[in-house]
Amino acid sequence: MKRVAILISGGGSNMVRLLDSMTGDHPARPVLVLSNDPDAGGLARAVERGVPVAAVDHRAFGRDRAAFETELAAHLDAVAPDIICLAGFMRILTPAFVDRYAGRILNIHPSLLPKYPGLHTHQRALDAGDEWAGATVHQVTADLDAGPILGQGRVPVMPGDDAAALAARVLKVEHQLYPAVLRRFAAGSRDRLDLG
Ligand code: NHR
Ligand code: GAR
Repeated sequence: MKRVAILISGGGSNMVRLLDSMTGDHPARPVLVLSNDPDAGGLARAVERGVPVAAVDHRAFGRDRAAFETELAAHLDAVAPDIICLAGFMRILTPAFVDRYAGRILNIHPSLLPKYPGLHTHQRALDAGDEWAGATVHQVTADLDAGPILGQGRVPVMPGDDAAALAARVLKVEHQLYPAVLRRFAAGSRDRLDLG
């Protein structure tokens, strides 16, 4: 059985989908949900599901990302994860942290990478007049949102969409995509999955 830790910053709807997928013949099980925000709504949702949680408040470390990540790594190493899923995790990770868990960190990003790495993806897709938007699950490397792509889900941009309307449509495909990619990744596949 593969051991999965999930890093969140917010409501954790992708985290809930990942947790709820890891039952039965799934090759992985959740061992920890870890947040950089002690008030993240997702922490209570993990507790409800009986999954251990921890928080490391990045604000306590000021600009010292290395010190913040030392604490993150201590929580992670205590549960020896095989796979670390970023699910709405909002802190950029240093190369040292990424190296420590090389090849084991996944992220879901709300755009059709390589378009729109970074933040404000939905507004950028709308401003560009794109016909399609979506989400990408990729392996995390030191280069932000640029690691090997494991899967994408796409949705149409609709007339009259604002960023919130588009984000809601993209989030639905995220909830299909991320559990499907995690299951394949935990089983050893690195083949790309395309939905939509
Ligand atoms: N770290 C590395 N090294 N590589 C990646 O691919 C990463 C990563 C950390 C997070 C998620 C990513 C996304 O899917 C992710 C991928 C946060 C920011 C950001 O600018 C950018 C991209 C992502 C996550 N964070 C600001 C920071 O200073 C804080 C922004 C905020 O708190 O609102 O860390 O989009
Ligand atoms: C998701 O849309 C995810 O792709 C995005 O934040 C949302 C989190 O929702 N991630 C990022 O923007 C990472 N920078 P959730 O907390 O309900 O899963």
